[in-house]
Parts: sequence; C-alpha cells; structure tokens
Amino acid sequence: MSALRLVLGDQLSEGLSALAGLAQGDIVLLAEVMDECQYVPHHQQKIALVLAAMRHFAGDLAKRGVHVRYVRLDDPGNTQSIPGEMARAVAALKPDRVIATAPGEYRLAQALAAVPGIEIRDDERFAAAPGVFAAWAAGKKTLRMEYFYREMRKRHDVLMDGDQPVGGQWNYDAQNRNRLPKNITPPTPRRFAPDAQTVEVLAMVGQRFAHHPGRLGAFDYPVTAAQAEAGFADFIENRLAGFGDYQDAMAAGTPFMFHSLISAPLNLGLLDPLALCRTAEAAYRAGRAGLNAVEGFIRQILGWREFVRGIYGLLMPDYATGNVLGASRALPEFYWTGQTKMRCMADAIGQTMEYSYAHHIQRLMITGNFALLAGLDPDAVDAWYLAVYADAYEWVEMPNTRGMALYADGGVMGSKPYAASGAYINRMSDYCGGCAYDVKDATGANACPFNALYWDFIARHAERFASNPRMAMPVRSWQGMAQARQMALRGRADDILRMIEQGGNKL
Ligand code: FAD
Ligand code: DLZ
Ligand code: SF4
Repeated sequence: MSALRLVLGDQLSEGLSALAGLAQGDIVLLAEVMDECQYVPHHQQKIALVLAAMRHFAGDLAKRGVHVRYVRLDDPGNTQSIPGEMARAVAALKPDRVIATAPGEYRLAQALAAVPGIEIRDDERFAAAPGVFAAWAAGKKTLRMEYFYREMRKRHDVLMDGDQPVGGQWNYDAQNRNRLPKNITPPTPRRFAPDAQTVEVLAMVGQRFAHHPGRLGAFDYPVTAAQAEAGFADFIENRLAGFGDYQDAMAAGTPFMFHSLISAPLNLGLLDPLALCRTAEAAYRAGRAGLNAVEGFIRQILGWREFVRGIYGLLMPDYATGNVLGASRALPEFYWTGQTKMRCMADAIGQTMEYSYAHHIQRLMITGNFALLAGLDPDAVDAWYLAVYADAYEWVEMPNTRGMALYADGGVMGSKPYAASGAYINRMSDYCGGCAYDVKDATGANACPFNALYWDFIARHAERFASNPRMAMPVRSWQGMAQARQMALRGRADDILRMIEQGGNKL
C-alpha cells in the first residue's frame, strides 16, 4: 500500500494531518504552480517566501529519508495547478491512496474535493478543533470575538488562575492604546539573510514575476521552522514588553513598531499558535512582560485569529459577496505605488511594497479606513490585501478586510465600522506633523482628506447607523451641524471622491 500525500505551500508543519501515519513507500507531493502564484498578483516577496519555505521543508523531509516528489515552477510538464499536479503524480506513481489536509482557502478546498478518491483530513493546526466554532456559534444572534476568545482561554487553560482570568480581567485592550513617545525607538527585529536556496528562488521570482507588486531587495523572512522560532524568541526577548502599550501606535519610518512579525511564518505552518501563547504566558509569569502586553498578544492569536477562521469557515461562500454599504469605487492607483501626498497612506503603502508587511493598525485605520470612507469596491480591496501581504490567505484576510475594515458584512465581524477622521490618526501617530495636508482643517483645498470623507461617510449612511448605539453619536453630531458646514464638508468630499475616480493621482 502506498499513499500520495499532498502538502500545500501553507501547510509546512511536521505534524500536518496529511503526514500522519507516513510509511515507507509513501510519496509526499509539493508543487510550485502558477495558479497559486497568480490568482491575485501576489507581492514578489510573498511568492518568494512561500516557494523558498516549500523548498526548505521538502529538503528537510528528504534528509529524513522521506520520498518527496517536488515539482518546480519551471519543470517541464508542470500543469501549473494543484489538481493537475495531483493527477499527474497519480498517473506516474499509481498510489493506492491520495491524502490531503483541507486547504484554508475555499477556492482550493472546492477544487480538491473534486479530485477522485481523495481523502481530505481536517487541518488540526488551530486552537479551535474542527466543529468547535460552529458549535459555539449555533443559535447565537451575534458572534463576538471576545466571547469566543474567553472560551479558547478556558479550553486551553491559557492565562488563567483556575477558572478566572489572570489579573481578574479578560481583556486589557484599554491599555493597548498609547502613542509612541518621541524618546522611544522600537528595537530592530531580528531578520534572516537568504541562504543559497532562497537566493535562487529570489532570482527566479525577480525574473518571472517582475510585473507583480512590491520589491524583493529587503527580503529576509524566516523560511524554516527553526528560523521562525528564532524570530519569535527575538520578539519575546526584545519587543513583547513594549507590545502592550504601543499595539495601536504608528510612526513614520517605523514599519514594525513592537509587533511580533510572526504572521507570515505562522500562516505557513512553521509555528504552532498554542505554543506561541504558552511561551508568551511564561514570559508574563517570569515577570519579563506586563499583563497588558501578554494578554494583548494572546488575544490576537487565540482570539482574533481563531475567530476570523471560524467566521470564514461558517459563512463562505456567501461572505465573499457581502457589500451592505454598496461600495463600488475602483482602487486608486496609489494603493500600488504609495505615491500620494497623504503621508499616512504613503508610509503604510510604501512599507507594504518594501517589506510585504504593515502592522494591524496601519491595515485597519490607514489603508482600510480610507477604503471604507471612500466607498472603495470590497472585491478590489480584498484582492489588494490578499496580494500585497506575505501573511495573506483568504481565510484570514477576507473577514479582516470585508468585515472588520469595510463593514461589508453588515456587522458580523464587529458591532460598528472602524471609521475615523484625521484626528484619530493624529492622536495615534506622528504622520500628520510632516504631511502636505492640514489635519486640523476639513473643508479647505489643503484639508486632510480623511476629515471630509469621514463626515460624508456618516452622512451617506446616517439612516443605517442612527439605530446603532455605537454610531449614534457621530450621526447626531452630523445632524446637528449647521447646513452651511454640512455643505462645505460634502463639497470637499465630492472633490476628493472625484479625484479618486480619476485614479487618485492628484491626492
Ligand atoms: P502582531 O501584531 O504581533 O500580532 C500577533 C499575531 O496575532 C499575528 O501574527 C497574527 O497571527 C495574529 N493576529 C493579530 N491580529 C489579527 C487579526 N485581526 N486577525 C487574525 N490574526 C490576527 N493577518 C493575517 O495573518 N493575514 C492577513 O491576510 C491579514 N489581513 C488583514 C487585513 C486587514 C484589512 C486587517 C485590518 C488585518 C489583517 N490581518 C491579517 C491581521 C493583522 O493585521 C496581521 O495579522 C498582523 O498585522 C501581522 O503582523 P504581526 O505578526 O506583527 O502581528
Ligand atoms: C500562496 C502560494 C503560492 C504563492 N504558491 C504556491 C504554490 O506554488 N504551491 C502551493 O502548494 N501553494 C502555494 N501557495 C499557497 C496556496 O495558495 C494555499 O495553500 C492555498 O491558498 C490554500 O490555503
Ligand atoms: Fe493622513 Fe490627514 Fe494626517 Fe495627512 S493630515 S497624515 S492625510 S491623517
């Protein structure tokens, strides 16, 4: 009996269910295929990361004596699709069984389900075992991350004192919102210089995907589990303590702040989410980081990451078409170049092109907030986030984008839209000081675009949000404004929206 076992590019985990019971005579298939490299125009660093990590993983398996069938992108005969490569391997090797782990993305899950005779195993690399989210969600009118997060904390005994949360509170979010003081510079994260194998991948990607967004020059992602562990250890040692206070802070030219940078290796399967939480908890218990930092970090992994996966699993494929605000504007060109006078947008997009990375508050409150206020088409915004970030897979990207950032799901992910004017950005960053626009002005030709767009957004959706307790205040403020002020704000917003519709080059 021989089995063909498929390992996808984001399934690079030793304990993968598809590899359970691996026996002599089995063959493990990894395939580099154009379909996966270009279903959106992935950032060049993202493609390089996935392919380099796949090659390293396959090499490690082979060193352990496992028979690996590794298909390179430019191998003759490559059909350039995962189902195609499975069919080719089956025809060549005639295995008795074909085994895979369920793909994270709906698109590929559908395609694999159609492969004749395939055994698809659950993906067990998450804190919520299969079925747990659906059982928790059953019968609930609204689904809120906070309550699922508490379940995960209890179930896995993370940051608990008996049946109570450590410190007496479940969530220290209110202590995660400091601005970065001028005299604090976040430590430079440990990065990983490409080895010969990765250099070869970088050269190939540079040639074949030169038309994709982003630059390759700064590539130094971890590409093995050992490197990913070392990167995480560096975070625990040098940045976790600052993560709590400055989780929501932004500063120009400070792309990584105190963040962990683990999302890309974690989503590839190189790290184990529960192990990360336990290491962070140990740092708290050893007095090496405060509770607001450690709880804040654990909340992102055990809370948000598990919650968005649950939402995606529960609500696809309908979730992909949600657009309750009827947003339809095309994505302005500067999303691909960073060339705009808006300093916050230029900085967040610029570092995205440089590193294939932006931290959460940049994704949510800068590029996401702009897309929300400007009524950009959720399909285009989704495709952008999926393309440009090294950690982006649809199961995690889509609920964050369509739900959290764009409110296109009508409030499944969050109880209110994360809409904010320039005042919020000014409070949480140093962007506005050096910007060509005036954050204190909302209506002049030089006024911060976020200001008029914010009020225009409230005005456009006043009816929908008037009955939302968390949005009633801005709606009332808008309704109480003098008509002349309302007209001036909407006039400025019209000008900005027109500029966006003309490609955004004048912004
Ligand atoms: P840290 O700030 O150090 O957080 C630690 C970890 O917590 C992250 O690595 C990640 O695994 C997890 N996490 C934090 N926030 C979230 C969240 N909202 N949802 C799920 N996991 C979370 N994250 C992705 O992994 N892939 C995506 O494609 C993605 N797209 C996003 C799109 C938008 C519009 C927004 C607002 C957020 C998105 N996020 C996505 C969530 C978050 O921005 C990234 O996980 C985070 O910025 C990664 O950087 P980090 O590893 O330094 O995170
Ligand atoms: C993202 C990605 C890329 C760029 N390339 C490949 C590839 O060549 N082969 C592969 O198996 N996986 C790749 N991936 C990851 C897949 O897109 C991912 O496994 C699916 O989206 C399912 O989550
Ligand atoms: Fe961004 Fe407005 Fe501040 Fe400029 S003034 S950095 S556009 S928020």
